Amino acid sequence: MPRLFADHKLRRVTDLAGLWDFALVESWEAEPSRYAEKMVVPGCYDALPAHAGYRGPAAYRTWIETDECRHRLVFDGVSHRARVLLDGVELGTHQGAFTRFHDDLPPGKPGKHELVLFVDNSFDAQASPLHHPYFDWYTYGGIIRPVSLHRLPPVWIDQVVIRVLDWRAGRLKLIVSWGREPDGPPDAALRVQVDDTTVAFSMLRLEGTSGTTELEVMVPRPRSWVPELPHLHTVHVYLGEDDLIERVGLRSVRVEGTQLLLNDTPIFLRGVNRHEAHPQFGHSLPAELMLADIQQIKMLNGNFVRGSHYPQDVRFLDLCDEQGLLVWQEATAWQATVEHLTDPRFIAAQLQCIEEMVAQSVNHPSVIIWGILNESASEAPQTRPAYERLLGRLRELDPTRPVTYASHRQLADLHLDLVDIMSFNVYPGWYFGTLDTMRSWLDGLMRGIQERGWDKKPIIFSEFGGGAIFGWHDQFNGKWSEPYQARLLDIALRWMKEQPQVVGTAIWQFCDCRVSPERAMGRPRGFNNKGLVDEYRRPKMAFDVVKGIYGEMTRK
Ligand code: ADA
Repeated sequence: MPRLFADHKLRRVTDLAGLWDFALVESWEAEPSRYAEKMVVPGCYDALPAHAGYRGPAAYRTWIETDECRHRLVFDGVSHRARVLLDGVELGTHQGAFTRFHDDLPPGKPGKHELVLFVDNSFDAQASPLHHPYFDWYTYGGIIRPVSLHRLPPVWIDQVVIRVLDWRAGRLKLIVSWGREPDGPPDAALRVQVDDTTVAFSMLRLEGTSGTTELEVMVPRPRSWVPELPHLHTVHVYLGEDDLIERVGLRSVRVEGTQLLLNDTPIFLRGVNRHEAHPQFGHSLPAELMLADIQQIKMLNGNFVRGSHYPQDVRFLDLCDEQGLLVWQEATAWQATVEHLTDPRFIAAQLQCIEEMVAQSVNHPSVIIWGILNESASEAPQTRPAYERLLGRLRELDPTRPVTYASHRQLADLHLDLVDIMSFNVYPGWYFGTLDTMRSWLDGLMRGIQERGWDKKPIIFSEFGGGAIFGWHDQFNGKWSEPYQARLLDIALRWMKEQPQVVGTAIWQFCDCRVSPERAMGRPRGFNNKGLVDEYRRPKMAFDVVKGIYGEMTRK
């Protein structure tokens, strides 16, 4: 899979990025008679001028060369959903835009093959339960993230999960999942190399066509991973003729009382919310722009980003690992209702999203928090089973990271006992009240939290902010002006940093982003304008104000 570092040395991987044939289609049942256009992969067809704003299916076509072995097509993200065909035969379908999936082509089919991908960004609550037209962000369509073709030997590695058991000593647990052709060899050599040293070697007996094996290894010369010095060790696993390279950061994260501890030391998260979006690239940001976003967040003296409201690209996580930026990785959701949260189809789609999100992000040291269900119906007793099920599944898949959800129900929330960190989205001074009443409203919220006995867990203010149109100043300094936004954030942050229970702040939001047409009322230009930078990443006045306060907090 195309990453920003080499992740295989032996396995032959072809990046399928490039120009594919393209056509808009009526439905994704029948292949178009002709592909009149070309489209860049990865990319969003509806962010480009020719099809800007288009909602509906499209077909992509390319050709792949195979030899005798098994081949695996790995898709890092297709939005909203995909149907994959090889030589006219369906290999699989997938819904959910921001998570990786794969389809296999069993051995014995050497030659040139036509690969067709039907992609659909239509809103269809049945087929695509994670996407809805009322969202306050624009859901673009296309093969939005890299696609690659893997040639797999008779025994191959499916995944290696790395758990840091002791970050000081460098003790790791590796959970290696493997697959095997029915007529593949009955055993294979397993070798693990950490940095330049072989730390484990054994012969693995393989029964059946898949399995997992666990082993513990020690990192020679361990160095810890902290935001200021994010050292990464390389873990290279060889199994038979296959291999996989992962990187690991030696760190721990946990909640103790009202504190969040990174490597046993309390940490304060100075952050922003980030949509992976750009007016010209849609969700398909070039890697340069990912790095530019990280640089700007660090220029703000920030150390934290909440990936709102879907799993961020693994290449972005690769960069965060290297740059020491801490991440809240979140499963796709936006204001899910009681109907959604009691609908088995919606829950199944959430579970799938959570499973795929954990699989693709679990080895990233930058990811320190899992989030679900942004601003959903957590005030309704009927939704409790959904919260229990989804948070429970997250804990099962990864017991090593705190879990949370961003609540906008505040004191009416019913499920906060289920999380490790309580996260609140609050908009005083914007949707209600004035700049002058913000502090007293926030004081009231804090009193309510104490009164409910919710003073035993840490709090993150996961959203707060106000809109500003880039460049807009006037003598009233009112809403939508840059000074108003700057003032609002100044008041909010100064209040939040004084609260002992608060361990983090995530400003809404890093950059302006397009919203869906249904939301455009109250959203000048059809954008959510609460960015510290606009959609082209040009800083507003608030940028320097936040930089100053986050700078003071660094020295706290
Ligand atoms: C919510 C939501 C964000 C955004 C924000 C706003 O809190 O979670 O996605 O819509 O409000 O700007 O109002």
